[in-house]
Amino acid sequence: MLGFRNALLAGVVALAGLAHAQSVTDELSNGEVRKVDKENARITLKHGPLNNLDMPGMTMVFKVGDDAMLDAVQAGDKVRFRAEMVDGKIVVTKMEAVR
Ligand SMILES: [Cu+2]
Repeated sequence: MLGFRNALLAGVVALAGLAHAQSVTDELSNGEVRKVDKENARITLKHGPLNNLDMPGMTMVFKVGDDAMLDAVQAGDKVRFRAEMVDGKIVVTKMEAVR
């Protein structure tokens, strides 16, 4: 019985470690800017798979966490970016143009 408990505990610890590792990675995804909407602080990106959001590649509109991000890019730019779920909305929290 002790063996089973220990095995169970080891499993729980392993899972917790995995969740922690995922939350601390700051992996960037590839995207291409389709449209910049400064008035509404939104950007349309054609993006590759977003592993942290379990989302396949597609073209969609994102809110940006900081309006200043939109000054650094324009339609046609290739970008590396990070999108995260914030208060139930998907928000671009980090973005850099790839030159
Ligand atoms: Cu998407």
